[in-house]
Amino acid sequence: MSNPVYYEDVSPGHGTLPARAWTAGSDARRLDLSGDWSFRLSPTAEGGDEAFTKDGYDPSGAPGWHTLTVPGHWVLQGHGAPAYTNTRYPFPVDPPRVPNENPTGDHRHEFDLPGDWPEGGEALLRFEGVESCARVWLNGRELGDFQGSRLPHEFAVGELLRPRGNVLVVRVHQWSAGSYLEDQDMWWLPGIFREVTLLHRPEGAVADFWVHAGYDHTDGSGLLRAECGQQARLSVPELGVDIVAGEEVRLPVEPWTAETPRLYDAVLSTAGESVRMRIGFRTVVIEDGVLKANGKRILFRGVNRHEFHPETGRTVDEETMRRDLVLMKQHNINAVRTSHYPPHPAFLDLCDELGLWVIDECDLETHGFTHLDWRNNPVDDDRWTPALLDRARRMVERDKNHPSVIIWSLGNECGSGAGLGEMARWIRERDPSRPLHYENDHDFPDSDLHSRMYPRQSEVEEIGRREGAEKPFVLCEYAHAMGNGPGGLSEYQRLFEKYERCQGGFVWEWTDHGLPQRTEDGREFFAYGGDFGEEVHDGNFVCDGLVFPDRTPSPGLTEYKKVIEPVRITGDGTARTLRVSNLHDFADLSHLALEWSYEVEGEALAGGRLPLPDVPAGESADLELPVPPRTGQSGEAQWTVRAVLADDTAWAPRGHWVAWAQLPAVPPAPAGVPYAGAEVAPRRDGASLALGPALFDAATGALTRLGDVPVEGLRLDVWRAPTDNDEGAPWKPGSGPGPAWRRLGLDRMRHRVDAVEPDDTGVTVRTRAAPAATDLGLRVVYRWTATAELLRLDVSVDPEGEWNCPLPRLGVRFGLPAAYDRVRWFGGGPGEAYPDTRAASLVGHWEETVDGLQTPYVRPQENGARADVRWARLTDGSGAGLRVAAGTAHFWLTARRWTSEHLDAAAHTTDLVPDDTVYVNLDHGQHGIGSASCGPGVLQRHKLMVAPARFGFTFAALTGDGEG
Ligand code: IPT
Repeated sequence: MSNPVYYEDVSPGHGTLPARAWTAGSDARRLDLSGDWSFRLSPTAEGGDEAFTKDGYDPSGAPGWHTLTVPGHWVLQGHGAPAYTNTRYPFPVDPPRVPNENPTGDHRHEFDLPGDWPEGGEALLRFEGVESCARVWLNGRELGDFQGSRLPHEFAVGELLRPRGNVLVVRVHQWSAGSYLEDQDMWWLPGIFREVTLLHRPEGAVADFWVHAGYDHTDGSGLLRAECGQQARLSVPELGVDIVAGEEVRLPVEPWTAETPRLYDAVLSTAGESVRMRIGFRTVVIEDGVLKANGKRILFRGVNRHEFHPETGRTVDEETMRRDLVLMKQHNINAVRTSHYPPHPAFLDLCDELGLWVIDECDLETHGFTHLDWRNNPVDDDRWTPALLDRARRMVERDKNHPSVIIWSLGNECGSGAGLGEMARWIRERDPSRPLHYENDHDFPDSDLHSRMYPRQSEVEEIGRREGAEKPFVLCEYAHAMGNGPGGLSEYQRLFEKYERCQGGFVWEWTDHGLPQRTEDGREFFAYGGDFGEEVHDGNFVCDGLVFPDRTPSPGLTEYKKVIEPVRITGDGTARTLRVSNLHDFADLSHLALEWSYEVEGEALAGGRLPLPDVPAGESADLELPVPPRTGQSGEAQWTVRAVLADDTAWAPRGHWVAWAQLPAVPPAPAGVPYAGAEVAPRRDGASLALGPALFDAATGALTRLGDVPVEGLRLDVWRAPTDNDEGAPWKPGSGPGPAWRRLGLDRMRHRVDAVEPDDTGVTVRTRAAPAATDLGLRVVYRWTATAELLRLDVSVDPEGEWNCPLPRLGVRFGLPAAYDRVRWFGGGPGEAYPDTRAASLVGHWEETVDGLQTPYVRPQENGARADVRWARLTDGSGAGLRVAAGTAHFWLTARRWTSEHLDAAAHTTDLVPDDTVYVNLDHGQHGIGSASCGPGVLQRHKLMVAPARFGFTFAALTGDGEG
């Protein structure tokens, strides 16, 4: 193409300066240009006239101009709308051309130099991030243009500056050639979304620098050298180091690791500038197929992190970044992949400080070409190679001084192509000290890691078992945290711990990208793809994080924390033995204290501390539990042992739970009929049958009342509102069971009553439950017995026909009046759990309102089950209500103010409107959760296969004695 217009030019841009290290700690003067800017939106790239670029232009009062906060995305400030696609380009694919409809934001900002702005020297105008293409003018003079949205770009502007009334004009196009390289699975959010700063560059300022700080684990020494390309000194006062650039010193240091993020304050000075920084000594190598830091194999307990804030999109303030990292640390997460672009540079400072391993990923993804069989993929077309190299350079040069950054990643989902090889070659040559990562080309010789996304557990095992020379294996993405889930985390973790080569992974992903919107009547919900009128979109696939958009941890995060705990506590509660295994890679356990409590029937009767011996990383200690107190109380007993922080840290206060275990001491009493032989006989009472405390409809056999509590519609229930993981991935039909469940009609089961048979000791109700249009069915027999006080239900289920899919759930459901909305239970809690997401479920006494039991997944779906329930009470404010206890086996408890059918029909949380009933599910079985919304489904052992089943419950009415 001859003379392409700049925004359709595959070249990286014009007029910008070479990439260099980030220098936040510089003592040179800088001016942050954040704030209110003038803004005008045009529907096309040439829309608005260009008079506004002129020096004397006055936008005040000119039509179309508004005030916009910079940094920020205009689509989140009332101009245009955000749009979400996963892989598809939201415009015709004709690289590098873009549509005429190319929303273009003209930004204009006037500024004065501060009174103390130094005379002389140079000045740079620096953009930390602009999506997707910018053309820049200062004081009427064009500076150039650039692409590469999440990368810094600088212009030299010294000559153009004047003390007052500088006019900076930036024209930003939503679409450019660069958009073809930026097809990450996220909202399309144009704008100047990171800071714009003016940097003074004194005579003799630091042009660029690289502080190499290695660690030699064989003798505990640090190797320090500054590379600066000019005369410079590096001083590290704490180490007594003061060296010139180019000189290398070796001296004893404490190393930096993600577990022990030891940093040393340092200053690099040239004639004109001093840059404060923090140095961490560490060396990363691949040795014998194992990735090692400071001589030791490391294990990633990672997450993929997009930049996202519900109000401001990819403009993320430092407080939010810190809060995210603190939350990660609190949840035992030790690694971040910056999916799929370099983050705001301040984020990496925080990773250095708090301690996280980082895979820094380049701003590159061409995923949409997969729909064209990868025809014209830019990474396989040399015209684009300069742009790819430019992106690699801008990342590496900016971030090279961070100890936390241990791996460079070329990008995400680009298929394969020579351009990737070029990037790899350049990076390798520039920085031989860090391994390289690229996943999407499984034959790619240039990746130092064998990386996969969403493999099954069995595949991980197979790779772990392989003999011979192999690369270290990481899962750059696994465990898709969309909606309820992910399931199956424990099984992955066991493999990572078993096979040295399997070095962990990065859950997809950290946060849901829901955008707050309001219903017409003013109720807030989180919106997702399609809620902004997009023609092409991918719905709620953008909400697949371990935290909700507002950073409330989802049950998936609690589960992940437990599964990846860096200390494993095991033992035999009866024999009072305890083993504490230190699964850290570096840290000993001196930062932890060990606490125990002894609980009978869920109530802690004694507790204390156990001395924790010094356990080096990778080793274990055997301890003895104390003699249990003589409580005189009988019943199920257990130990809860927890490793907690001994002192405050930068990310959690002392006492914070890091790891825990529960060890049974006295098993639960064998379940059985507590009143065998004492059964009462049913009595006919008009249209009702009375049995102990209960009343039944004599014709249908339906339970209608227990004591004073009206009960509605108790019967077998197999339906749950399919989770995202039940629904499966749209591009992998059959990956989740949800569609098959719907086809079969499990959401519309019909119940036929065949017989209601009172006898001397109870009532038997024989039924058949089945969906329309099939001969598959479930024979269900409800056997009711009672004493004067207690009502017992025994259910037997016998399948008929050839079932070829698992059931969503198996249990009974009934309704109670809405007032019975307080729940106490003895069982797993405090949060929800499912068969393959139950590691974090802690057995104890818990209390919640029905509302509080709900997990508000951005797209409503099955949620809120509590596992291993021994008994539960549902009461009103006075304590009146009912108590239900497990019959033969512990049960799953769910209670909500709407039915599963309503939950299933809802698209947003505000679609869920309580009615006058509390719906209670007591489940004998639940199907697992898995990760099929993008990855593998439920493991066989967590499937709820259709098979004959027997289960039961004992009910009692509670009168309002205040105990509720
Ligand atoms: C994988 C992508 O790398 C990631 O960006 C995200 O889209 C994730 O899936 C799903 O949420 S690609 C997928 C097709 C395996």
